[in-house]
Amino acid sequence: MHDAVWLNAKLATMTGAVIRDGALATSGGRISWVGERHQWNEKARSEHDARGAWILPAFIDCHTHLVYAGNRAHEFELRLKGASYEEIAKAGGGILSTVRATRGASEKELVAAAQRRLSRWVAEGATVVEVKSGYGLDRDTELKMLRVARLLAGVTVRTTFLGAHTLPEEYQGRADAYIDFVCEEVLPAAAEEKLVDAVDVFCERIAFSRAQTARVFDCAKRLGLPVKLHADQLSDLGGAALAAEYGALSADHLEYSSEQGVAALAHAGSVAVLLPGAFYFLREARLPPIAALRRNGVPIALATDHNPGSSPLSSPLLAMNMACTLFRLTPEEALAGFTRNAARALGMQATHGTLEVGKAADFALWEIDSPAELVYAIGAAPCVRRERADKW
Ligand code: DI6
Ligand code: FE
Repeated sequence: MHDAVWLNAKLATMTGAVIRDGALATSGGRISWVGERHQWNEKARSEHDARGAWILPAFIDCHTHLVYAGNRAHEFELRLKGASYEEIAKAGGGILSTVRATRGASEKELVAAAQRRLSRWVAEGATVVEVKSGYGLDRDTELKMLRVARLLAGVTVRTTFLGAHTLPEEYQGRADAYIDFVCEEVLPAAAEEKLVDAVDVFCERIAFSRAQTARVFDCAKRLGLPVKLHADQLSDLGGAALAAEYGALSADHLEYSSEQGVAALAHAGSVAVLLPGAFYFLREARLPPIAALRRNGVPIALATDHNPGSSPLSSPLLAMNMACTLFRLTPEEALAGFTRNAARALGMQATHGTLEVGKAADFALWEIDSPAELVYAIGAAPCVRRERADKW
């Protein structure tokens, strides 16, 4: 006896199979049956008529900076007048202005703000959202951000420690001392409190070098934590190859990655996470190496990169549309980017990202004629129902 079954559904399983007249059953928070409706001859305690809706795996946003205080609308205005993102960062604005606001906010205020933002992801059928720290840059605020992320309700949260996001004011001119502090105090304390699922670094001219990144990764390794990397977003520092060297779950951004970097990712089995929201918002011109990623068979995930500075984007669906219009991904690649490959970018591929027996009962029903319509329509959000397994 299954808990529930959805009949009269079209299923895009994201394993390659599309079932036009299907049934999907769940039991104990897991998918317990998927297939053609005419082959369904089992029983379920509750029966739902999907009325011809499409069922897809719930979306997974594998790269966000969702917890922070304030916003940077003013910097947006400055950039429209000609200032660059890097100039604003060098003048003490940028990430540091969000750091000041986040340090000053209480845990309760941060939860309320992030929870309000998160309602957009829930409305668009997402059930898993990765959330990074990195607007604290001191021990207490980094831990506060991670605690806040863990308190968010309505989705499964994966927390990533990004203490090495940028250099805080009190360490100006002492980047290596800051990395010591991150490695010796902040990350171990966060790991001790079991607040960290993965460790990330912003490896960039305006942030941390390859050598500094490697030190943080060595520390993550000692603590038994997987790594990810903000790599090659604004310049080619060889971030993709470095991420691959450490067997990273993912390397993210990648606009400036070289062919060798891409080959290294393929060899390591790391996922390429593309972030079209930041590309769009910063009006970048350099496209990520899509052809090389395809040629090398690197799995491509997509994410919103939601953050107040470079990607104030709260819509997985719009991120998919942008990936197609700006990066020329196919709608199928875009959907895989927010399901199957996003799960892999978080190390959750055994339990999430496809409609398969044994995986979490995380899926969404959509009133659309074809899955491509989700990616094509802008601002439509035709989600009729979202189902989520409570505990993962
Ligand atoms: N890369 C980004 O695009 C964001 N962080 C990062 O490492 C920007 C974050 C911000 O501007 O607040
Ligand atoms: Fe980011």
